[in-house]
Amino acid sequence: MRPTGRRPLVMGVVNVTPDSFSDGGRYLETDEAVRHGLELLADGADILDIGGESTRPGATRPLVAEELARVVPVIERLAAHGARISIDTMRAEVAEAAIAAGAGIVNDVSGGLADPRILEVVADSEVSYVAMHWRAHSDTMQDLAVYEGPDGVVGGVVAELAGRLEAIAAAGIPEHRVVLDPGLGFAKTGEQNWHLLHGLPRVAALGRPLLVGASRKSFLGALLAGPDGVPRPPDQREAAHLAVVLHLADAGVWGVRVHDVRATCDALAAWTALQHPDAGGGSITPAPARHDAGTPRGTVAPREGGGPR
Ligand code: PMM
Repeated sequence: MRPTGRRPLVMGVVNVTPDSFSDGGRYLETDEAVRHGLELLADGADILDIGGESTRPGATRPLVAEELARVVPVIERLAAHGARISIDTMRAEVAEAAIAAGAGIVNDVSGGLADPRILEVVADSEVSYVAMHWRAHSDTMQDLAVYEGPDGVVGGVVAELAGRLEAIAAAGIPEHRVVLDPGLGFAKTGEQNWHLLHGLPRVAALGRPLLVGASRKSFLGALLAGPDGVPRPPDQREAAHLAVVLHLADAGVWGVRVHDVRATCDALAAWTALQHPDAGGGSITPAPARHDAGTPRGTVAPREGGGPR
């Protein structure tokens, strides 16, 4: 990894899943997700990551038609506002519809393993592709948090992501459109997540920019558990999460996937001011020029061989 002193892009999470809404009803659900997305943009998000399938441990998968009905109208409306959109899906059909609706990034938590046709869809488009480290769907993934060898989880994740890079290249997706993600919490124990965060330079040595999602994850809840062992609830993990974000910024990652966009941007503003003290702190808020204006629909394809921008 070549830390550049540039701050990571902030990807704000817009989950369009029933457990995110108190009331059912498609119209309300769409409206509420759009409102939330606009709020994240106002808070400083560079990218909105829209997902219609919960990947929490034990979650059941929605039907394809259901996933499409959740995400497509939200993407259309947020894209109409000029937002840079990422679709969080493992399904080729959903990726295809999302691209048509205005998504510029396909964020596939399975790295092409759940539905290999997704790689063809991305290859046939001009969008960027996030390939996350993944072993199985949410119902069984935690049984697979076993990594052999002296390298443990870091070596296992690096080897398996290298395999995904081969499949991605074989499908015809140019390297410069690919971002990797170590997949914190997906077939990993809490301790393994910390090892991965520590070993991030080895993941970066695969030569692609990195996206990392630590926000509200259970390894932070376990870290902050009280004397009774009860994990800290998700909405009270933000301070620990920000410490991780600053570690990721130091490591030179391309992007961070977060729920609390405003707090993340605040922490990264202070981090950026520390990189360039001569620039006078607040006056050096990163400019939108960090996006690759040359790519269609505001995709954020990193430069050839490049790091975060
Ligand atoms: N984590 C979740 C969902 N999508 N995508 C990427 N690229 N990386 C992640 O770590 C990731 C993801 C699960 O988190 P949530 O349930 O809080 O959205």
